[in-house]
Amino acid sequence: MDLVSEKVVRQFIEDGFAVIPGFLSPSEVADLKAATNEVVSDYCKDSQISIFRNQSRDTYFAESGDKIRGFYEEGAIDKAGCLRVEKAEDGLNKVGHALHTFHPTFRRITFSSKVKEVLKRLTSIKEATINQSMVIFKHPKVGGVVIPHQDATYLYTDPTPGTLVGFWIALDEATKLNGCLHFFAGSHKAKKVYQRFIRNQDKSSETLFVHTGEPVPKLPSGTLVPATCKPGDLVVIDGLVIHQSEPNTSDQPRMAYTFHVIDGSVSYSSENWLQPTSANTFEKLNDVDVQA
Ligand SMILES: O=C(O)CCC(=O)C(=O)O
Repeated sequence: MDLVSEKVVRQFIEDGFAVIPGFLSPSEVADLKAATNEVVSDYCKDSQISIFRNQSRDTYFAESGDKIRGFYEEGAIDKAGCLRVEKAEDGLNKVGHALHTFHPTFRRITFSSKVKEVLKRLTSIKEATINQSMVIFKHPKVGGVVIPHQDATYLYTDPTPGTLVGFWIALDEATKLNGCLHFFAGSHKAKKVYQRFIRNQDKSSETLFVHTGEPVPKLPSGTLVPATCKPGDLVVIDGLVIHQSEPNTSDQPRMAYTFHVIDGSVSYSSENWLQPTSANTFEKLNDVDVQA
């Protein structure tokens, strides 16, 4: 069966995102969930309490590009810095940013032939390169908002259009109630990166990263489109499209596995927060054979 239909190709060009239903089989989804459980208990049980929001001054975040580290939701931590939730894992916002490097299951899915096929059909990327991966939890009641942003803010490439693509795979059903992704359809067509998140050149400052440029513009709410998903559905995200997600106010979980692909044949900014290291070398998709 054709994984990428003509409708998907047209939606990706027009809207800057597209949903590919049934990208992963139920057993692949189960494998990723089991891998997530392993990662959370094996790697993160002794992790420090770092809230995903305070990245600018956070060395723990800054050094997570080639590791597997956990980050907590703001709403899961009280004023004294202690967890409000009974089980630590229920307060996690995400684990990242090198799951694809260290865990065989994440590796198998990320470097799979299905990913290669999607990239071939939807993009003109010449040297597909994986630079980061995360599980985003959005737990019931504590899963917080993700404000409107472009992925190119964080992973800037030059030239930008068509050289950064996000893969976001639903591991639970994602609905309007539990915080599915929402896209400002067509916003990628401005071909503009509004804001950058870069390394602070002032090395004497405690602030490790700064924002430059302007926030993304407020766009008509009529162009905001929900990307509801069943488990295993893939949302492909153009690096320039503006997107967001609401808090999870429901009692249903909304977990997703996401990773980013850049074109290794164009310039990747040395100002980006995430840089290749000897542990996360930004491997090329075609250099890794995972038999899947
Ligand atoms: O999973 C989410 O709610 C937001 C993910 C997202 O926007 C991103 O990773 O760029």
